[in-house]
Amino acid sequence: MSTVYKSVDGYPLKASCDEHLFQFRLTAWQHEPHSIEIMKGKQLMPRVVGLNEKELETLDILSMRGNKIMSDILYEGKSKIIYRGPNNESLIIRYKDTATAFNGEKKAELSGKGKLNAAISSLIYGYLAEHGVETHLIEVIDDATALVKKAEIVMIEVIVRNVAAGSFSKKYGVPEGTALKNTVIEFSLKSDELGDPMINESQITAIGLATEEELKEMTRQAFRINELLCALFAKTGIRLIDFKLEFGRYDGKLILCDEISPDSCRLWDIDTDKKLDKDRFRRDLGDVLDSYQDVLRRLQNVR
Ligand code: AIR
Ligand code: ASP
Repeated sequence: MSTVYKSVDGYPLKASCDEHLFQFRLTAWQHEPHSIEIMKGKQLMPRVVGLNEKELETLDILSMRGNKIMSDILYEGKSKIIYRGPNNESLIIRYKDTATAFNGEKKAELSGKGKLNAAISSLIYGYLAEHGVETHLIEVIDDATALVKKAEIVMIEVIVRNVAAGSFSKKYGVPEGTALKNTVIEFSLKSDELGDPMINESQITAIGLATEEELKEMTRQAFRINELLCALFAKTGIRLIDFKLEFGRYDGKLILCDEISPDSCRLWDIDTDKKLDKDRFRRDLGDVLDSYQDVLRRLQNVR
């Protein structure tokens, strides 16, 4: 089957679809790149097969050749690449294999990390969504790629702690592993140049990073997410020590953005205290990917 459609940029596209092979091709004429192919994106396929024109427009940008996304890179971070989405309300996120720590000073390529984090994060976001937490995730495109809502990121990291570890232990002299009498919420300014310094609520409102209402709402959601995640991880035999959240403004609301993965959480085995998170990389403990794989397997078993 072959039909002519217009791409979002107005270029004529020739589309052909083989339902049985679940392969889909769009050929753009007078347009670089000349050939855009979609071979993956199992979850997109049901929509593709209908060949609805609006959906084809979407696919123009979601198109992939092999593993390469044919869309403009809007931003490349330490562990993710953000591409222009199919419309103005969405973005494409690609998880990289790069591991960084200490504000990018320590860096390594861990082949497969991107896919593991993408899988863990989408599984957790699915669970949170089922429990009423609104997240930016729209759909998984492929193993390391997701379509997300284009939210305006609040330039604050929200840190939640159940057990003393990391910078908290260092700063306040509390041994790692000490249970905290109440859940701790901290905020940091999202700034690589400044090294993500801690920032308090009056400082946040004073420089206009967020309003008082937004801070209240992020705190409320952070507590709720903590309860849900503690329960989920407990079922897998994992203790949720601490984690980092990011929020974005979308449609007049604050929604959960970025990722929740072993890169952004501290996760310890309940019985052995074995670290199953990025501290394995930060502290050269070895077995980084095996541990991430273990987290994914455990989550899959309870989901
Ligand atoms: N975190 C903070 N900035 C980036 C990340 N990933 C996460 C850490 C840890 C928690 O926030 O992975 O789970 C607290 O980090 P720290 O270093 O302040 O103890
Ligand atoms: N500061 C973050 C961490 O250590 C990320 C990074 O440094 O690249 O987790």
